[in-house]
Amino acid sequence: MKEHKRYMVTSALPYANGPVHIGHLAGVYVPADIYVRYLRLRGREVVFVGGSDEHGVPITIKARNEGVSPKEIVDHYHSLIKESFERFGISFDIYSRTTSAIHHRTASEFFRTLYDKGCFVEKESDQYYDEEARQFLADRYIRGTCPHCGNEQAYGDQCEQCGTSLNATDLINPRSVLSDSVPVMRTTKHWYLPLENYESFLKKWILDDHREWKTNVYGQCKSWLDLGLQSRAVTRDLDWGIPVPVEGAKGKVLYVWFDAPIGYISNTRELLPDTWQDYWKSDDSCLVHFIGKDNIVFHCIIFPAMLKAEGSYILPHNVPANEFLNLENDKISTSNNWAVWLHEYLDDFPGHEDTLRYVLTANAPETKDNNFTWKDFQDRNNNELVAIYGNFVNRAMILTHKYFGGTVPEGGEPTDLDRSTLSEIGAIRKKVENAIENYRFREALKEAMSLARLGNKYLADAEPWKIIETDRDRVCTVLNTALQLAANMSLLFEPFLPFSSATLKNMLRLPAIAWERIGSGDLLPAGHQLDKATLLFEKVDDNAIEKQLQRLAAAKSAKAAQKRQTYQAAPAKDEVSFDAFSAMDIRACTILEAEKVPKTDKLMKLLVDTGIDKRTVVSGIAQHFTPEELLGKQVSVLVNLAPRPMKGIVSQGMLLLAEDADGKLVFVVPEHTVTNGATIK
Ligand code: B3M
Ligand code: ZN
Repeated sequence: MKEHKRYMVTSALPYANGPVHIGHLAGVYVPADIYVRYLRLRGREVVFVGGSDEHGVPITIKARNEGVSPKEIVDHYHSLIKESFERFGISFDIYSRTTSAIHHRTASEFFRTLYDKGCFVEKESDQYYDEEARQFLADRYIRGTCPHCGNEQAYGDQCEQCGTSLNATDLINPRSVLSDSVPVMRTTKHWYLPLENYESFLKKWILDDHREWKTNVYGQCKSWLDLGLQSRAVTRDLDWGIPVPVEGAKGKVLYVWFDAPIGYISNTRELLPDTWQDYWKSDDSCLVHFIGKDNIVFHCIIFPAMLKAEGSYILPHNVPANEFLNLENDKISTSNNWAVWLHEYLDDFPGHEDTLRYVLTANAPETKDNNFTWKDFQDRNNNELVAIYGNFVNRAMILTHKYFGGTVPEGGEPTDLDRSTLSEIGAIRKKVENAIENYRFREALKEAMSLARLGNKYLADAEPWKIIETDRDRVCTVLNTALQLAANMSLLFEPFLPFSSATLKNMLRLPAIAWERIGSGDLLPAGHQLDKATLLFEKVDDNAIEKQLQRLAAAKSAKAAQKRQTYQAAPAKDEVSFDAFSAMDIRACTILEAEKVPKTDKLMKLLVDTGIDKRTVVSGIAQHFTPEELLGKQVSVLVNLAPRPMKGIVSQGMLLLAEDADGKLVFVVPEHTVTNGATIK
């Protein structure tokens, strides 16, 4: 790693309109925290900045729905989020907010600088306006009928029933959410950042000079750049945000994505009023943004273009964005309450902060989306943290107390086992360093964990409890070595598991020791008195897991019930003749074989017995059923559908299914099993 004089590490500013969940922690905050804790341990100068993103339309909508002011919303969630991060040991140097006075000033000045330099283009466009409420309407403030599925409650930016993203002008019968009146078109003026002017600079800077960026990040940037960039409006007609600091811009604010990244700068400025520029404007500083994949374009393309336009700032050195974390195989969703909320976890699992940090790092969605399950959480806690790391430390402590009254025994002549065990520590440290410096935190944790495995194996091989009566000198050496291993672990695990590291250090009464000494076999002097043994990790029992699974099941059924209530049947289709209907040959068939089509999410390849023949049918049901669930099942198949190639496989027929209000697919089957080939008419 090229050494930089100082590090400016940022983590995405979560919107203050809801609590944070495990997806946030896994994708952004835990990796960022591991990275900065590591840098600090290496003695680097580092500032770690976080904060709440408190502007934007969704916050105003939430406030309206709850009958409170946007300020009340952001005050509430800002404190909740800040506290959750603190309780998880996310070691921000500052966690501030974009409603702060200093941020308003910083963002405003930033805009004004670009404005004065002539970086913006002013453009007029037509937008929906509510004449009763006397304001322009953001897309989310308009509802109407979806042109695709007929849902009458579609939003101006998206239909939640069919998932299509929309423009407000696509809606049939648009109405204002504010007054329910019919909005009219009005001309409005906005300032645009002409990103196309930065395209060649961005292409060189990212595609040529930053080939080392993670492939998911580099790839996304490349697709954006290949498509060609367009100008983007950086102002909005809205009454919540930072006023546009220009004459004649009344009722307009900075677009939330313009001001939010500047929040990193404002928060550094708030923390270091005199020296913040060293971090942001000096070439020997290293700027790293930790974000989730949905924020890549803003951090790799738009914000750098803004910084470049301003001219006095450095650009990010790296943007190690993560993919998404799923929960029990489903997308985490705030509106479906399909999430593990951090504040609830902290209350349900007191003292288990490190367990979640551990599981989320071990399963981090670093290169692809990943999945969190409660079962895996329990297994990793009980079988890895408790059974390996915790167990090793506990045995070393207990035996030392039992045989030597809790003082570190003097080591004698080391054997090959002792020597080779101790010599591994330094090698492991190097691997951990290399992985962290390359933003591979899963791998780093795995390496750290190999030290705990090594310790466990060492005790199992040396078996001091068997020789205490016959060879006390040997036991002295073994326990000395084991305690040195434990001391090394307390340092090596600190970036990942700060709580248990602190507990372990206290148990060992270990003074502050430099990271670079990891690998030494003399961190604890002979005769040093240890504190009493306590458990580093506690088991998680089945009840606790069952409770979490029940909560998720309840969220799922609540959502399904809500969907059923608001379900709107699809509009009726055109009438067909009896002949047209009877031309369809539908048969009862049995599924003989089923396998997922490789490299697709949805497709399942089936072999069905139609009574006429055995044939292949490809069906888009792979996200709903496992192959095992399908085997031997009787289903209805349209057998005279013209064969269609799908992903290189010819599908000869179509399975009949009903789609429930919540999107769940259900087979249409004869009430009792019938002979294969029986016609359905
Ligand atoms: N608040 C979006 C998000 O939470 C946004 C990040 C801002 S980072 C400057 O996904
Ligand atoms: Zn729709």
